[in-house]
Amino acid sequence: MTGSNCGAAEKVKPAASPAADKPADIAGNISYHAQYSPHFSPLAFGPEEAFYATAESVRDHLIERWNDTYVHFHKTDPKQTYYLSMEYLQGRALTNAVGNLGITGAYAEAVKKFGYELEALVGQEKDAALGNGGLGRLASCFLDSMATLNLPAWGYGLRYRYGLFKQRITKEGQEEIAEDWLDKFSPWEIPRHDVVFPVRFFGHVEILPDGSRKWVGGEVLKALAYDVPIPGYKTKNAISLRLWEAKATAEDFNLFQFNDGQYESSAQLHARAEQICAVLYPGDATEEGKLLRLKQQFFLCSASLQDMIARFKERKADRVSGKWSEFPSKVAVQLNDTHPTLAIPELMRLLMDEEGLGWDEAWDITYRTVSYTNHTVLPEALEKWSQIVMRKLLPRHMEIIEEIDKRFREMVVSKHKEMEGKIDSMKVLDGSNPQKPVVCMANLCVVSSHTVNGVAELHSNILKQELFADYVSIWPNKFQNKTNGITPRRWLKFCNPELSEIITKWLKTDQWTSDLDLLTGLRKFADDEKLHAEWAAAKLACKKRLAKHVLDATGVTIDPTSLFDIQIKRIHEYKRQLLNILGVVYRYKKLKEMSAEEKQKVTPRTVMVGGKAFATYTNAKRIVKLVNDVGAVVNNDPEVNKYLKVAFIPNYNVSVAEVLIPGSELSQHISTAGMEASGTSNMKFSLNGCVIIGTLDGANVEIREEVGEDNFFLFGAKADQVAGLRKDRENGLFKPDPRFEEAKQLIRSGAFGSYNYEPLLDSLEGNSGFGRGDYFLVGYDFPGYIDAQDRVDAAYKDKKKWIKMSILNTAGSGKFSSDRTIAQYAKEIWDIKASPVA
Ligand code: B1H
Repeated sequence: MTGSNCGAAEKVKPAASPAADKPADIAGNISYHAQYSPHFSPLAFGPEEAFYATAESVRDHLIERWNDTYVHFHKTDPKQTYYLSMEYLQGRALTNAVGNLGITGAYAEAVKKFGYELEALVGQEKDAALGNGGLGRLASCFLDSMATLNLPAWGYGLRYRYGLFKQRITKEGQEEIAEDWLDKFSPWEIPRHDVVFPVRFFGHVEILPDGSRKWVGGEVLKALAYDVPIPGYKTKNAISLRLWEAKATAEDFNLFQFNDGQYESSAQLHARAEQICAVLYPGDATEEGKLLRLKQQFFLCSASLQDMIARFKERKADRVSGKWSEFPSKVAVQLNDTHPTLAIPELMRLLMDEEGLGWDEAWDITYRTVSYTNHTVLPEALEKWSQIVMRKLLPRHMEIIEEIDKRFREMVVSKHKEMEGKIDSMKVLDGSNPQKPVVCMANLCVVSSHTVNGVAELHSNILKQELFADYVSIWPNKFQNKTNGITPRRWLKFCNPELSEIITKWLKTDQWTSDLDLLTGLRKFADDEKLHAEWAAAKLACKKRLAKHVLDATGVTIDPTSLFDIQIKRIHEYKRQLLNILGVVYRYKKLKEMSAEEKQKVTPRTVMVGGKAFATYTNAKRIVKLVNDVGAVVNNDPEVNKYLKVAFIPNYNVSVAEVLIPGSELSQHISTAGMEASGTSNMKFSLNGCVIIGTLDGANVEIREEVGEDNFFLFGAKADQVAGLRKDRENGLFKPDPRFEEAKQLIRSGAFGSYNYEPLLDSLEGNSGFGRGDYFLVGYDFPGYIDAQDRVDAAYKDKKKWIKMSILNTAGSGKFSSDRTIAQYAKEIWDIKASPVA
């Protein structure tokens, strides 16, 4: 019964019993929310209304815990970490919330009283996609672990009106549509009308009679806080993801102009405020776009720091008048990449201009408070902001950055004379192009942070040996590694209940959900036939669920007994989806050449690719189109479609990942070595018993170490060979494998339609439009990749061997829990301790 016209009140008597844990009381509370949280008419109680009422009822639990945790931290005044990130990819919250709170069963029973299955209501929720990809999802996993480990820690971000765009696939390829995640409302956010801070833009710097400086004028917007409570797993603690929204005030509304019919000019500042939180990463090809991104970054930093300082003062009365030296022992600020770098000059400004501290004291506090995580070495992703734009938008901050740069240079000259010749690679301000002087944000972060970390061992070594090598001689102890991790709750327990139950049964405990190293206990059963049978059955169930998703989303029918091979991630040339699809094209060609008899021996395979391309990234969009075009031909070719299917999974996001990953058997992490800082989906796949085909890049290196090299299909150039191989190409020393030529030729022949793939294929050859022929070494790695795929096919034929590999992948995934990562950050960077609510 879905009862879309069924009044909730007629079913269950409403009862305001927040945070109830018995199904009958919960049902009463759901009914209460249906009727007294007036979002819908009392007549409607379809699945959507039921979802909202249920979520609001769950939220009561969260608010209770959030309040208790807030009061507890207020009283005990521990050192607290603040994670600053422009991105959070939270996904859906309902399953996670009831799961972490341990009330899934009670809620499932309660919603049955209204005729619903909890799983059906879960599907009503829109993903909160306030992020792009790995960096944002990492931030969300970290919040889950911070709460679970009872750490005093909060996240700060922006409340984007539209999340990451929705991807639609048309004949033309990818189309982007605004994702209206707040279409109705989000039941998980709590507006804090009492938490409001002013944020200024533009204006000028005034020198006061005492010589101090003050930033005045310009335009001032308000930052309004929305809290998203984050429950820990099996703990009473709940922390906050505090998201800022930009607002203009009534004073900024020109009533006179409005009454005069000048509607647009009467509310100009209101419109500008709306732009700030309209979308994540607005296009930055134009000057306006660049300015808007800088505004977003500053808005996050300024509001968050004012809030931290207010809380620092709130927790002890005597801090109102000083005690600033205590600040770094009470506050840690983690910069999630360079996007929130402006927190550095903003903290300096607040301490000096608002609180009256001198430079030295403010610098000492800032330096001891801030730490920075680098997530990429790709030159195009290393932010450089125009000094001209920065001076216009943030004149006081530009002064402070100039002073930081000057003092850094002076320090090098006076204390590290030997490094003077290297200053160009380290300086904060780069004026080498006088027309376009820039601020190097990563350098500003390194110079101003007490600790800098990379996100996997290989990446952290590259930082120390290449990108930040010169700094290492100045600050040998500043650089650390913190290998990324993922939360085992969302990424195994909740998304793969079938496998979770088996693991709990065989380990005789469910403690692995918060102590993931316990998974090594599965190793001793890796050859057990009973476990094999259960493991295979669980995988098949997940594959069937996945096949249904593929059918619903694409219309393509796939065979759950074929090998499920998945590559899901942002579409980027360095991630080499093109290598994957060229491999598919080659496979298709070979299938076409085979006799019926030969085909009998083939391992049937379903290749799935999913991911979004940045709207202005032309080659990435061509790759999306190519995967779709190849799929259309292969899937409709009766000679091969029993042995090969290709599906492009549209609109890849967190909740799609939760269906795809459990059903995967092989997943591709095939970036050019040295270019993927870590990767985190590789960890999710491996945890779910999926075998990886991959290069020695990012966290793949550590995954292979943990799961064992026999349980990982390795191929490709090593990171330290890449520069030499590129040089070889430039010198005409590269000889392409004939199989690579065959694959490209088949695309060129028009076998997959008449779209002009020439520019894409050109990028793989010496005559690339960018003048960097096959920069990502697809051609070099192609033969090794095809050979590795042959080994996959052979291994999959041996069912026993494959299941053992699958078990050993799960068993070796303990290291990749974000609980481990966050515990290391807490101890080795933040110096914070667990503070559980009694
Ligand atoms: C990662 C980004 C990123 N690194 C710029 N850098 C962006 C850079 O739109 N922008 O301006 C957006 C995102 N994202 C990823 O971080 C790495 O590529 C992954 O390898 C890594 O796993 C992830 C988390 O550390």
